This record gives sequence, C-alpha cells and structure tokens, in this order.
Amino acid sequence: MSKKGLGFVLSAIMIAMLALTGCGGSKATGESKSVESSETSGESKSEEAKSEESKDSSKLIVVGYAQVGAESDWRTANTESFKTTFVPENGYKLIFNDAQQKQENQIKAIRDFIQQEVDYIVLAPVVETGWDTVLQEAKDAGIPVILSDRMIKTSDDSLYTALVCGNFVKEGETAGHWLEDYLKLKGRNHDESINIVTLQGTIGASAQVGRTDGFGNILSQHPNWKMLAKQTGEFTQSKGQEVMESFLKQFDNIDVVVAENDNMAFGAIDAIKAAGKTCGPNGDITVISFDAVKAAFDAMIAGDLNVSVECNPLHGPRVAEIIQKLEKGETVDKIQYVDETYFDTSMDLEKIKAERAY
Ligand code: GZL
Ligand code: ZN
Repeated sequence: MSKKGLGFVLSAIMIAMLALTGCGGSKATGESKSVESSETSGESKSEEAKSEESKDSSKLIVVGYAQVGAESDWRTANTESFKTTFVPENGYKLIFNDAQQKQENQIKAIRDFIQQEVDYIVLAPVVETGWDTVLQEAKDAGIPVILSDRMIKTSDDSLYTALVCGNFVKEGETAGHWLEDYLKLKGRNHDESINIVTLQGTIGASAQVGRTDGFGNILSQHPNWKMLAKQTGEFTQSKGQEVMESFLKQFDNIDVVVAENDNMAFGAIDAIKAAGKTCGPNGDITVISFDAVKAAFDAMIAGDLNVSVECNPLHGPRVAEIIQKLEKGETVDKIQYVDETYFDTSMDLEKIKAERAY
C-alpha cells in the first residue's frame, strides 16, 4: 500500500478513533459524570432525571406487614387501616402477608421480609410466645420491628421498637364493671348465683389473655358470680356458635355469656336462638362482647346483644406516625395504647354507629 494510501488509512483510523473516544468517551464519561457530578447535557439530563426517578421510587419506605389472618370483622377493619395508610402517595410500599392465624406462616413472612431487605417489619403476633429467634434475625439484619394489635412475651424487649395495641386487661375489667352495673340495674346484685360461660379468643393471644384476666379481676370480687366454663372459639363466628351449642347442652342455667370478640358473640346468639332460648336486654341470657364493630351495633339495635367493649382496629395511622418519627431519628414510646370505651343498648346506637369509622 502506497505511503499516501497508508497515510490516508492512518488518518481515517485517527478520525475514527477520535470520534469514538470523543462522543463514546464523553457519553460514557458523560453518563458516569452526570451520576457523579452536577454538569448535565441533554442526554445525561435524561440519565439524571431517570436516576432521580428511580431514586424516587426507591425513596418509598418499604413496610412488610405480617397480619394474623382474616378471622373477624375487627381483623378486616385492621387490615383495611394498613392498606389505606401504607400507600405510595404517602411514601410507602406495603408488602402484606395473611398468615391464616398460623404462627409458622408469620415467622416465614418475617424471614421473607428480611430477605427482601424491607425498611420496617410490622407484626400482629397471633400468640404471645415463640418470637425471639425470628425477631433476633430481624434485629441482626438491622430492620426495626413494630408490634401492632397484640403483645409478645420476650426475654429481650429490644427485639421490638414499639407496640400499638388495645389495653386488653382494661377491656376485660370494663366488661366486668359493666356487668356489675347491669345486675344492679336489674336488681340482681344480691347473693343469687350469676352463672357465666366464656367464649375465649385464640388461646395465648394477648387479646384473649388480657380479656380473660381483666374480667376475672372483677369476677373474683363477687362470690356469687360462677364461671361455669371457658373454652376458645378462636375469635371466629362458626367456632363460637359450636362451643356455645355445647355449653347449652351442658348447662341449663346460663345467665351470662362473655364472648371475647363480636364474631363469637354472633355465633353464640345463633346457638341461643337455635336452642329455643332468648338473649339480649330482654332475654334469658345476657351477651357481653368485645370489638364494637359495626355488626355489633346492628346486633344491639336488634336486641340480641347487650354490650360491646370497644377495641380500636385503626392502627395504620398510629404505626405510620411511629415510622415517621423513627425516620427522623426521634425516640418513640415503647407501648402506645389506643383509647377505648364500650357501647350498650342504653345509648343512641344508630347515631353513634353512623359516626364511627369501623
Ligand atoms: C384485638 C384483636 C382481636 C379482636 C378479634 O386487638 O387482636 O383479634 O378482638 C381479632 O376480633 O380476631
Ligand atoms: Zn367494679
């Protein structure tokens, strides 16, 4: 090849080389530059915008929520409260798990959340015990755990950052105090026996433990109150009805049934009617319940249920408040009880029901 030809070829290669390193390089450096530096060209701006955008979506706080299940109206309202609070427009991505009331499913969900490196884990522990190992794994992974709805028994309370729940012992005592007042009103507060049966919630759940203990604190003050039997109805309507049917077969003198949630009370009411008995303010059997969901108001208005002790399920906003404080590095109270009261047939229930969120 002639020199000239060679020269031509060389210069062509040079130009090609310059062109390559020029735009490729600057584009390549442009790309790395726009990520690292503030200069931006048209092309790198879209890179910048894109990386901003991806940063925005990654800016969402990812919350893994290990929910108990879907066993009751209360639970449905509780889940709804989380699903409407932890949304992208509020800056969150919610990963939701329904454990069908099985602890092993909740433990598996927590391990999945750790794998996915969520920012926070929220747990509604189905029972109080058996959490130390998996919560230690969350702690080792540097993921804060917030308990909602129910408590845990642990040797190391650094395994959770905060707890939002009802004061279950207080709820049980409120039910006991309500019965004291009711019996006085009915002129039955003398020494005649008051025969009581209890449909307990899931055994070992802090809602069950607290309500049973709280009511027991008041029962122990009344020697004429007789607890004929206590048995779990698993917080469900069907199981509650089944257990109440067996109680009605065993005892023909039941005066009061304490149902540790509204859904079991609805089952008990069906069982009482099927046995040809009556219940509620004008019936043979007084029915005391917990949760005060909308359907409980309907049962009281229908005259089947006497009272429901409120247990507020709207924990979503409170947990979000805690996360926002933690994001700002603020400290949060370890235990935050939600305010609660009770509703009974002496009140204007239609009006109250219309004003309530659940
Ligand atoms: C109470 C909650 C209980 C409700 C039931 O905080 O844990 O579980 O009382 C629900 O309805 O199943
Ligand atoms: Zn009292």
